[in-house]
Amino acid sequence: MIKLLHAADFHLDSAFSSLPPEKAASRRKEQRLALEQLTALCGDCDVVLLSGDLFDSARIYRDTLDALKHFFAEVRAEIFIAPGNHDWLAQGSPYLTEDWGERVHIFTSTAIERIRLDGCDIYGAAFTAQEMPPMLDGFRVSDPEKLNLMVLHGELQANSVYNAISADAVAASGLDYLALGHIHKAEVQKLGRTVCAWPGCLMGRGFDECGEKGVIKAEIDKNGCRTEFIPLHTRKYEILSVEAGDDALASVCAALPEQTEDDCYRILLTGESDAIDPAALEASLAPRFYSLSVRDCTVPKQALWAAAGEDTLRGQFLRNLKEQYDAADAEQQRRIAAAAKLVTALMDRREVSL
Ligand SMILES: [Mn+2]
Repeated sequence: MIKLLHAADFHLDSAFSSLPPEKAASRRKEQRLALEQLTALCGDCDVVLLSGDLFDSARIYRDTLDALKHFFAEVRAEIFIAPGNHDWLAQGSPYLTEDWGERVHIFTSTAIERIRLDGCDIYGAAFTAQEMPPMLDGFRVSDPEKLNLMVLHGELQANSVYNAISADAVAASGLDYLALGHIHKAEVQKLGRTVCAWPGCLMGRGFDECGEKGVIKAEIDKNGCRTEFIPLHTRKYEILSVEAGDDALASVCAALPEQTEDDCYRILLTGESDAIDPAALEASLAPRFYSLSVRDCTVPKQALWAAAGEDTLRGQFLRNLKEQYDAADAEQQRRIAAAAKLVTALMDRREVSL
C-alpha cells in the first residue's frame, strides 16, 4: 500500500493585481506560508505528486524558490512534479536551473516517462509550452501488476488546448491513480478502474476560486484507493447572497457564518428593498472581514397596495387584504404583506424568492 499526497496549482507569486501593492505582497507571502502546512500533511506519505502550475509565471521571487526548496527538504517522501501551462518547462525555468535535491523528480519531456520505485511505477510528462495537445492518448502502463501512478497537468475536456484528456484514454491507461492539475476545484472521479483526481488550487486568489482549498491524500493498493480532501487553513473567498429585507444590516448579520475575519467576502443584497446604501453597509461590516465588498442587487419595492383601487381581480384581492392589514397587529401585518407580495408577483409572472 502506498500513501500519497497530491497537490497542484499553487500559483506562487501571483500578481494579485486587484489588490493594492502592499496587500498583494502580503498575499504572496501567505502563499509561501501555506507550503509550511503541507510539510506536516506529508509526514506519513511515501510519495508526493505535484501536478503543475506551482508558479504563476516565469517571474519568481528568490523567497519563493527558497520556500519551495525548504518544503521539499522537510518532506521525507519522493516528490514528483509535472510542469503545467503556467510553469511550463522553458529554457531558464527554475525547474532546470535550481538544485531541488535528490528526492525531487521533475518530468521534463512531453512524452510520458516512467520512474520506477519499489512497489510502484510513477509516470509523468511536462508542458514545454503554454498550450499542449493531448498527451495521454494511446498510453498503456508497462507493468499492469505494479501499482501505477501518473502525475500530469490537463483537463477532461475535448478540444481544450491544455492537454485535453479523454475519459476513454484514462479508462484504457491501466493507471491506478491519475494525479491531475489545472482545475482549481477539488474533484475525484473513477474512469474505468482509474481514480482520476484534481486537488484544486492551494489557496483561493479571487471570487472565481471560492470555498475551502487544499490537497488530496490517498491510500492506494491494487485492490482500491481511498481519497480524502484535506482543506488548508488559508484565506477563503466567499460570495454570499442575502435578502436585504427592511434592515439590510440585520439581514446580513443574521446570514453570516462565524469567524469571517480572515476571509474575503462579496455580499450580494437581493430581493425588494428601498434605500440601500452599500458604502455605509460596507463601512460598518468591514471590521468583520479581511476584505469586503457589498453589491446592491435589490429591486425597488413596488408600492404594495398601489393597485388596490383598480376595478380588476387584482384590485379586489388587494382591497380585501388591505382591510385585514389595517386591522392587524405587526406580526399579522408582516404575513399579510408577504401574501400580497407573493400573489401580485405570481400575477405578474415574476420570480418569487421566499
Ligand atoms: Mn493550469
